[in-house]
Amino acid sequence: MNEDLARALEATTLDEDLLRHYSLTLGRDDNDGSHFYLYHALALTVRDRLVAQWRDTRDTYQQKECRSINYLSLEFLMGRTLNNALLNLDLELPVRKALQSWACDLEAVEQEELDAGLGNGGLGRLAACFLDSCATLQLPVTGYGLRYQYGMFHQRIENGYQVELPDRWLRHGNPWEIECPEATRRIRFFGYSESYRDGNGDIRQRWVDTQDVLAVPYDIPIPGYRNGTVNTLRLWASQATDEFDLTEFNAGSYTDAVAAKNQAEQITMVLYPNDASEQGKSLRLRQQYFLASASLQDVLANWVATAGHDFSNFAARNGFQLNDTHPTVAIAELMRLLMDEYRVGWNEAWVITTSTMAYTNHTLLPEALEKWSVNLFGDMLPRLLEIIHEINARFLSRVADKWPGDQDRQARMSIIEEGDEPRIRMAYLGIVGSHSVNGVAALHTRLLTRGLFRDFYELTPGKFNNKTNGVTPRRWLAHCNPRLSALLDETIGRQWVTNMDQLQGLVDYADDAAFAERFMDIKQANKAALARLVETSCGVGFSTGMIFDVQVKRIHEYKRQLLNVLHVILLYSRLLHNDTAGLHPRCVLFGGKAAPGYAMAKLIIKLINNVATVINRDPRLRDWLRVVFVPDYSVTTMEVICPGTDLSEQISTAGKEASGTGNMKFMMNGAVTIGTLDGANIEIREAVGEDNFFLFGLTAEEIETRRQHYDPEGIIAVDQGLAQVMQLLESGHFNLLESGIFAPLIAAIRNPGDPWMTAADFRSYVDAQQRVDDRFTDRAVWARMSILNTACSGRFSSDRTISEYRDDIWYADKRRD
Ligand code: 26V
Repeated sequence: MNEDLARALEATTLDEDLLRHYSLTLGRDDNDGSHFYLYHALALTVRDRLVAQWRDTRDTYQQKECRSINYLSLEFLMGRTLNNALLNLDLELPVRKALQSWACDLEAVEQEELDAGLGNGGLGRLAACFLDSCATLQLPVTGYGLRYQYGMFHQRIENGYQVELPDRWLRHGNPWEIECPEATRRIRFFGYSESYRDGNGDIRQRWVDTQDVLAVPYDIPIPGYRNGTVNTLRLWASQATDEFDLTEFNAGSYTDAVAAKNQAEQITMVLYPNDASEQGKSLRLRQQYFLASASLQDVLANWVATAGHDFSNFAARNGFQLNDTHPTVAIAELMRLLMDEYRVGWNEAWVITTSTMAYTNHTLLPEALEKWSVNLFGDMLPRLLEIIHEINARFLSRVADKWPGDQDRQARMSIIEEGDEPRIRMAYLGIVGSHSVNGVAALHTRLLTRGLFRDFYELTPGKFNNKTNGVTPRRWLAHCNPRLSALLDETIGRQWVTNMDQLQGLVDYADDAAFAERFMDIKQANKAALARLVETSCGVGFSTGMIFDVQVKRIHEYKRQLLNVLHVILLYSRLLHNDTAGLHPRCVLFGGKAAPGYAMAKLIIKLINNVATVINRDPRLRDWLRVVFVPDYSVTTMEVICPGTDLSEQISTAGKEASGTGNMKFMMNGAVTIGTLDGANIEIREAVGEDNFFLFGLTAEEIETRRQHYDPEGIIAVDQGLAQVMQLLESGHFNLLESGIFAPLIAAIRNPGDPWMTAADFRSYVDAQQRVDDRFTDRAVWARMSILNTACSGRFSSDRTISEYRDDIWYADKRRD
């Protein structure tokens, strides 16, 4: 770090900078009390301190000649930046001091920042956690994404229903980004591909008569934890070229010609708010290609600037990680750029492509596996379709070599799915064009290699590997739970922030009564903070002596919020009958967004709200049961929710949740999990021990065998509790003036073809909930479980995950020739 920077980081200059930005950069009168401008000035002050380190980091990576990795993702769910920057730069205390003269506290200023909600859920938040870990581990990793004008929609609840509101998060500007117009790239669409003879007389292909759009990059600094490293998140914004359609222009339609430019600028207008299916929307394909092409052109331009057209070392110095199938068109685009723009031959281009690309799968759900219509794809990206056909032809001949005469297998493995409307299977393109394919939890990877990708696994087993997800302990413990962090610092030292295995040291304190007392006091204080959030957002009082039972995540049938509601209804019914034996009072909290077009998910939200209304307004239940649906669940609300949770609900149908990452945030903060043997739950249970995890439900294997003869009616008939719950639901008790609205949910539970098999796990779930009550009643017993959950959460740090990507897939931070 240079001396100027060291000086700049001192609190005295921080004070001056804050005033300077407030009054000169932003042109405000001193201290007119605006928290908003104060936030903005503070952000610029902090950014100043990042910029010098940013430049140093770039220089260091260049000198080291290490392998740079580019993380390509359509989503980065960053949340707020200020708090994270203050933590990682160790600026919190000086900033608090500086703010004293403004008679304003840091928390109030931080509230002014809008979340960067550029993601749907787990996949986007994982990308954000990964960036934090890469910077903390000082790895040369750049995030490449899209600068959506509208992020994830805001959710309001009206009459129990979800209402979507636009998230214009850039409305007041974004002080964290720096526009880099000099690195603008040109992206082509439509037109056609033709052969021509080049100057050497060689026949080559070119893509002509295209409609072009510009990609303008905006860079956001990603600071590591107190290590002087600042990495980059580069987000592309689409912009029209200034070229006019001359015919239209000359025909006097100047305004029409200008208006047509709108189309181009729409590419990065809005994030698609679905995390399950959005098949075939052409704007979505445009986004994917726009990201892939702009990012690859960027990396190649940087390469050519230093190495010229010699690509022999390119793969040793560059890698790409594809976050799900969304950016996998990059495989074909890299081939095109190398061959058509840089005159590399097919074979060399293919070696470069397959040795730089790596693909991560994040879901087994068939409806989320992307397939693009060959027709639509070919119209929009004609040259890329040619390349994909060629990749497929060469690949299928390898398949034929390995399994001569096995036509079925060739059809199964073809990148092109044949049929009335042939489609490109993007996951298969991802596998064929990469040297690494990974799942995100042990079970998920096993299911991929035994099921969905079995044929590919048999052909190239070495490509497949597991990388169990993780979350960053900086945001998800150090920042969001300062009370617990201070206790950890005092008990085991501060090393845990970058070495989460140290948390194991807490195991020694699990039976220490004085420690347990302090641990539980902290949980109590965090529950009080969560209760305040619930009071302001829902107008419902949560009492901190009750169990805080929480399920927050996207609303989806496979995640089975419905199963949770059925349990709530059972509790309600028992309370109406004064059957309180063995019950402990509970506050049940739900949160999460439903995709705007997903009717069943939206109906589940309505059911939760109706059930909550009936329960909360019954004074007899006041001390026993409270239920809320917290609107507009986001990264920032999770920062309040996870520290104040006792019980973490991870209740998906086994085999359906690839990993889950909320489960890890809760565990770190001392919540105990009630969960199925699904995704990373399995590894969480292994880490914490079976006594400290409430297990229930069928295994993934059992689910598949049971499916054959699944009989929910039979289950309901012999289960009095479930029969009682169904009776309440079907009597219209929760929808007195809204006759029949829950019929689709009721039908789903009773359907022998119910893919999520909710009724199958009901009894086992209820029994597990009873064990929760039993354990919670004994404060010392619960304290022990809670402490052990924090103590054993070390492996779910994204630092561990990223170290594995580095060692097994990326070979980053080492020289590699
Ligand atoms: C699919 C689509 C379809 C087109 C429209 C936009 C869109 C956006 C996302 C997706 C795929 C969602 C897959 C996903 O989010 N998987 C989650 O990934 C987490 C991180 O690995 C993991 O913890 C969750 O279990 C998994 O559901």
